Amino acid sequence: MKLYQNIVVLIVIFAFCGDVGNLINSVWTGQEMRSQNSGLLLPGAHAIWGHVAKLVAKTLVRSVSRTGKKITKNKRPRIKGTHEDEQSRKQKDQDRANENTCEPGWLKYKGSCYFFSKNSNTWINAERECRQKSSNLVKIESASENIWIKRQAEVTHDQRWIGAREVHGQWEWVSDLSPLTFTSWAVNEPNNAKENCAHIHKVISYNWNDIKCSKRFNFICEKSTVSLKERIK
Ligand SMILES: [Ca+2]
Ligand SMILES: [Ca+2]
Repeated sequence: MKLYQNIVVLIVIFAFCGDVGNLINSVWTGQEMRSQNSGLLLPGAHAIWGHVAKLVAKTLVRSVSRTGKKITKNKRPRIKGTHEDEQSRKQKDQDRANENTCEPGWLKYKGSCYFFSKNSNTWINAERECRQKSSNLVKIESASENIWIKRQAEVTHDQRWIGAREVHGQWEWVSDLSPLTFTSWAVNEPNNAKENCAHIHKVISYNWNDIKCSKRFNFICEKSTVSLKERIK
């Protein structure tokens, strides 16, 4: 039986036996009943009912007190923002896992990772080294990529191989054999049918020049970025 039903039953009992007012007062204040009133139907029985009422009053006070504690416990306010913070933290972890990254030693620019070699090699062996690193000699496809490459080259070596080569009179990128669309040849370059590989050179402001493939230069490899999740696999 629920608490309020208990209270109603007790009130009915005490209505007959008296002490309703004192019962309420006792429940409310937690003090013992002081009444000397007799019950309505059992006049003179107040001595017995007084003890019973005292006991019931104490029990009710304890019960109400416990219920109050429960309510307080259940209604404890949630710390604002905790759930949102947790969601936000999970989202950040997810974003970090999906974020495209480059391995240590590689530089990231837009969707690519670039490796600026510290050693020199012939063009074909430079490409071979790039392939060993799951990449190819750089394919420069836009003015912005070209500018970024120039800036990196300026702080390292004066000359570097890039991925363009001439095959049967046609220039192509070694990574996908596609023809050159964007170019940044230096003035009057490419100028020699016997120079079939392209490099960038400080004296021509890091623009492109065709030169013999057997020369040895440092080089630039390029590959797509991968998500951290993919790298961990
Ligand atoms: Ca590129
Ligand atoms: Ca040339």
